[in-house]
Amino acid sequence: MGNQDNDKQTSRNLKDEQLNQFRVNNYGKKMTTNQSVKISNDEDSLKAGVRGPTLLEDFHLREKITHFDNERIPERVVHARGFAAHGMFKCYEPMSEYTKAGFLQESGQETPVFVRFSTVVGSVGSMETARDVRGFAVKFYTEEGNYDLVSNNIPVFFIQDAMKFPDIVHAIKPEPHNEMPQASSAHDTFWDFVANNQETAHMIMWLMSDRAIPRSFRMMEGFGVNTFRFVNQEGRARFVKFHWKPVLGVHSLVWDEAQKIGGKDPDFHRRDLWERIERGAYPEFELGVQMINEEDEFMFDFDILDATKLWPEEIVPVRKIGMLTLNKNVDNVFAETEQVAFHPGNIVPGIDFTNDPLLQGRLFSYIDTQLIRLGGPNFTEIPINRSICPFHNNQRNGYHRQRIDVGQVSYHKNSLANNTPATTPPEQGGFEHYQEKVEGHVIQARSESFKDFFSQARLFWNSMSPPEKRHIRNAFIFEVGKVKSRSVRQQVVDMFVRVDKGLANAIADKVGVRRPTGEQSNVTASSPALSQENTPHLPYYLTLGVLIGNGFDDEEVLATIEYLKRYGVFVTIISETLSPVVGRNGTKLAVDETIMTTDAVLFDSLYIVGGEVENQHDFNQSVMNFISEAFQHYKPIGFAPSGEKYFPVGDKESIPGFVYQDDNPKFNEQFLYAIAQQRFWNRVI
Ligand code: HDE
Repeated sequence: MGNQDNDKQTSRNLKDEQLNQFRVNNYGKKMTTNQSVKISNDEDSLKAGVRGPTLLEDFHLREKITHFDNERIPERVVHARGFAAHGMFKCYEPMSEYTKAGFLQESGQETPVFVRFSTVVGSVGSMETARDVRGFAVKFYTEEGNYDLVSNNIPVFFIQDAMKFPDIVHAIKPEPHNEMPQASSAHDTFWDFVANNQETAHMIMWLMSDRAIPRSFRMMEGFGVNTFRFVNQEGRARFVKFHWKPVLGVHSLVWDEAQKIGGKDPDFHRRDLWERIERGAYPEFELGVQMINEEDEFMFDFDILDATKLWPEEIVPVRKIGMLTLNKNVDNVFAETEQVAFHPGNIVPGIDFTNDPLLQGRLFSYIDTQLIRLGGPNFTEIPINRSICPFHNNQRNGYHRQRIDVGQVSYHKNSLANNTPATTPPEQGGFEHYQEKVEGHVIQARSESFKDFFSQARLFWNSMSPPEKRHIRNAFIFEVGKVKSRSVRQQVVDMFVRVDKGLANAIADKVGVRRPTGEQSNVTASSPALSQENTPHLPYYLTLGVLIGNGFDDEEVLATIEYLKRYGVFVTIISETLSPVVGRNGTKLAVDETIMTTDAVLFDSLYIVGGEVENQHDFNQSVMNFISEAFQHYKPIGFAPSGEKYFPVGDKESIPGFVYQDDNPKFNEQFLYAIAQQRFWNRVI
């Protein structure tokens, strides 16, 4: 070896190579039982006579059905509905000043990763566009062992102490007496919990915001939420918060659209991710860190160990330290996405925990839940969970043990195996816990510094643009409006007056309770980084639905489609049938979807060409429905001259986000710009 580049190449592909040993392709093979006996008949069970009783000695039938009967494992108690992909993390610059973590030491250094996105509340088959927090769990297969950054797309959490986790989850999940509602937080027990546990205030503001209905997993931020530590080679530590920043910016659905997509395509988010990766349009996220020196721990007007608080980026800047690229779909969702086991306690030298009381509880919970979900202590041997470096210790046995540990010694210390496996001193890479000095009385209580629940909830509200505020208000009116208990509705309104009086009054008026009497927080600060208005707007990999029939202007239409594709727009041709449509000059255009198989809510933008079809009336009706839906969801629409008749308006230039091709040499550029813009909130609806 010797050549450093070759070494790196090897480590980069290690996880994939490791998984390769477990990949099995059954195509073209002979069918066998699990004992490798070749099977001659896989359709008829063994019977005493063709119309006679089935015989127990049919080992193939027994094995096939027994295995099938046991195909399901318990779903995750939260984050059950998820979707994952493989990728690569590339470090931008040496971070040795701050951390000795091996995967952050060289610029250009690559580490294989596996990332699982999820909703929190819904069951494994629930719709993906529900209003909910999204999980964003990343497993780094580093050369010093696995490091899991188990994040969410919201930077704060509902509660401050792990003791309350079962309570919040019981309250937000479907109610136990009727198991309703699925995947939604719009119900009595949830809002009862909120009003009676007011540390939730900040998180609820985020949950009612557009962040809880992301456009795509590719367009969400990720946050480690808890406060961790970076520790460098000299043992110096800093508090750290982790961020993932999507290169495409943070974008969301609108609520009406999210609900409709739930019916039209409950797999909307996984399909979006899967298709982008299949087509090489790899999702990218930058890893960012906020760092606070140990001596500055008490410099802020919030407690930096409180998971209901964020560190405003304007005060503690986010430093971008690497790029995550998702570049490979899984081969098998069960084997990889379902069997992957994340744990915030999986850390490597250079990263450590803090006394954040939410984090401390998480450290216990994840292992505990894997034991029941994955059936015993050997889940680290499942291919997707194996580290890329070998492991050696004295742990033995348990369900589904894969490896065969040879030799008689399985204890430490020993002389028979020369006291091996041997421990490694910290100087040589052995993990050493950060030596924090701890003092205090054993006590069950909450720190006074954790008791301000409303300042940052107000900071978040102050930071929103007018459309974002409107969406939050409407989300409250929807969610609280679904609560049957008048008392709970009143309690919620009485709580959120502490965030904003105008907001609370608006909710009160709509949900039939009296306006609250309390006063709002006097925080006037805002944090521009929290508003999605300030996010990048790029056209790449956004979708365009082209509604088209026969007789279109070949040259003009094809030039527009080609132009948009060059900028990465994903174009779907929609017509009456799946047969190709034919232009005026005879060009044939393949059709991807019919007006029956797709819907306006599934596209970011529309290009209305129109044309002749067999059943003109129904087609025209559908095109008008598409336009009206996209119009209501603030989306850009481009009109070819032949498409204008579908939306006759007086002053056609007056609708923001409508772009017309007729006699417009700048149409392609203008339409591309509108697509990148995504929403036109100033449209009067
Ligand atoms: Fe989790 N969480 N959590 N959580 N969490 C789980 O572990 C838990 C928290 C997060 O794609 C469970 O394997 C406790 C914060 C993600 O497989 C469970 C507390 C954040 C995922 C668990 C929290 C998260 C989980 C359920 C409070 C954001 C999905 C299944 C003390 C940083 C990972 C499982 C995947 C999953 C416990 C709070 C993120 C029960 C006790 C804060 C992304 O162990």
